[in-house]
Amino acid sequence: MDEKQSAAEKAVQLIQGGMTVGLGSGSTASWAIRKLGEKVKNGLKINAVATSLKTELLAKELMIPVLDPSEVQKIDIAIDGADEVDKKGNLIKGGGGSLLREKMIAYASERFHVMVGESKIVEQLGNKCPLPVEIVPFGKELTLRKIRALGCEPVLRKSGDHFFISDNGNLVADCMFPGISDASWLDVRLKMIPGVVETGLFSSQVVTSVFIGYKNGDAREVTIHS
Ligand code: A5P
Repeated sequence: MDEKQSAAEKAVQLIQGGMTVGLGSGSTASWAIRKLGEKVKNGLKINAVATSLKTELLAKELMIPVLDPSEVQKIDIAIDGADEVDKKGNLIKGGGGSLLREKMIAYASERFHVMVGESKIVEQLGNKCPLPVEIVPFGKELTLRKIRALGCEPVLRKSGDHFFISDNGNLVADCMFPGISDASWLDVRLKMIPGVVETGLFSSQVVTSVFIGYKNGDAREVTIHS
């Protein structure tokens, strides 16, 4: 079994009738959404909010009711994948370019559960994986210059011959830092740059638990904040 699928299917067991569920984006989240779709088909009553247009389409295809986040009073639980998870539960997300909506939903949710294959667990964030930073297209070179001054080489993400455009109409700069020792400090410094909309750094403070999946089909839950 795919290690992402193992983690996703275990996380979905947390979802109960009556909940409003934040649905993440990416391949791990898709495994979870498919499993949830089966449960909805078998009578589970939930509402969902989606973190990307792709996720919204998939959920609707599976007959999962999707609400606009502005219409919901609270989000009970959010489930999403990640690109890297450190030992404390800090994350890099945004490999799929949905970081802004993912972060809004995760931070607004009562509980946020991360689902990853074991290969995503790292000693230090940013050693292998670039940090995605969403920036507005206006004056992009000015913004990139400021980001560069923080010690990385930002590369604007491409999709074929064009720049990748997020669901919010923005660009994504992939920033390779030589290891991230203080994720909160870096998050604040990046967000102080005019033109930066959001970063893919998610604080362990908002993570309830991490589901780690293994190739043999097992998965275990590591609590970060109960
Ligand atoms: C989407 O923007 C991301 O934050 C994903 O959650 C992350 O890239 C993990 O993706 P996979 O589940 O496809 O590995």
